[in-house]
Formats: sequence, structure tokens, C-alpha cells
Amino acid sequence: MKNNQRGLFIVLEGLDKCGKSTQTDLLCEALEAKKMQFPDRSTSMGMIISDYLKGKRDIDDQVIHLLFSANRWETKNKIIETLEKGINIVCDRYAYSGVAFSSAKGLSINWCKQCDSGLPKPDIVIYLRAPIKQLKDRGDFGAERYEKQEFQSKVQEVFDKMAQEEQFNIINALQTKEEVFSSIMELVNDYNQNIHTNTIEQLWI
Ligand code: DGP
Repeated sequence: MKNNQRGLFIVLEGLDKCGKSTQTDLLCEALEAKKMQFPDRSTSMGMIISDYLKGKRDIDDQVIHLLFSANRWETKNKIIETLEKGINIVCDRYAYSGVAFSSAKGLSINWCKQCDSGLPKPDIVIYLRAPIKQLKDRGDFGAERYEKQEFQSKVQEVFDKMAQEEQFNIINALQTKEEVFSSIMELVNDYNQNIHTNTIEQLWI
């Protein structure tokens, strides 16, 4: 970001196996950014979420959504402090995954959004988009709770809807790793060409 301003807050979103984690690592290296990831499985709340995702325990849909959200809230101050120090953040998933995955189970979109309302708003949201039909053959798809083709198709519908409303930057996740990365860098460079406010806005308020 120009003029010694705060760091840039970039979020990567998409279905499971869309390549977010790989691209998050590449982007962190390119921007010397701090990597963040949600759920953050290292905290005590994150460990409960991880057990839930691995199918080791069942938790009511609303309760697990609140835990996912609380897991983001517990990082709020860290996000703000990091950005204020002028350090960029690249984040693998954020509140948009919360809305997409929980509302795909039937919870209201508005209710899901409310839980994260007030969190720092990203400067750039990158949606790595690809149909689950093509992603499901990647890696160990199916290992965790949400990794089912029918469910991921519902998640994609919500992501697609949000992409329009929230002005996500959509990138075709079926390109090669190098092509995806160069599309992401183009977006970030374009963003940096313009002057932006130094204010950290809040999400969905
Ligand atoms: P991973 O990105 O591989 O650590 O997987 C995390 C899984 O959790 C993935 O299937 C998306 C899902 N997820 C992320 N955030 C939320 C959330 O806030 N609510 C719900 N229900 N699921 C989420």
C-alpha cells in the first residue's frame, strides 16, 4: 500500500480443494505478508472445530457456526494490530466461508452474517472459483465433514451469490497454479495503483 499506510488485508475464499492454501502461501511470500487461516485450529476453540470437521464429535449447526465465528473474533485484535504496523495479511478463508458453509446447511444468510458483523473488512476478496465436479478429484477430498459433492455445490451457489453482492474478484481455479498466481498478482497490483483510505472498515454493519 502507498504512503506508508497500513498493511493490506487480502482474503482468499472458495470451495474445498480450490487451491486457496497454495495460493495463500505464494502470496504471503510475494507480499512478505503474515499468513492467517480460518478456522485457526491452534486455539482451544479451533481444536473443537477441528474435531467437528474430522467427524470426531457432532455439534448443533448454530453452535458450530458461533464457534467458527468466535474463532475469527478471537483474532480480531491481532488482525488490526498487524495491519496498523503496516504488515500485509493474506488470509485463507474468513467470514464469507462462514456464510457459505453454514447457510448451505439451511441457516439464514442474515443470521450467519450478523455473527461476524463488525470484524475487520478485507481490502480484497479473491474467490478461486471452480465447479466441485472438477475439484473433487484433487488431493484427499472427502476426508472432512463438508467434503461431499452435493453439499459443496450448495456452498458454491452461496459463494456465487455473495460474489456479486460483495464484489469478490473471481479467478478461475482450474488454471495452472502459476496462472492462478499471476491473476492474483495482477489484481493486487491493480489495487495498489489506486489511492485507498487508511481506515480499517468493518464487515457487514
Ligand atoms: P480448511 O480450510 O481445509 O481448514 O477447512 C475448513 C472447513 O471448514 C471447510 O470445509 C470450510 C469450513 N468452514 C470455514 N469457516 C466456516 C464457518 O464459519 N462455518 C462453517 N459452517 N464452516 C466453515
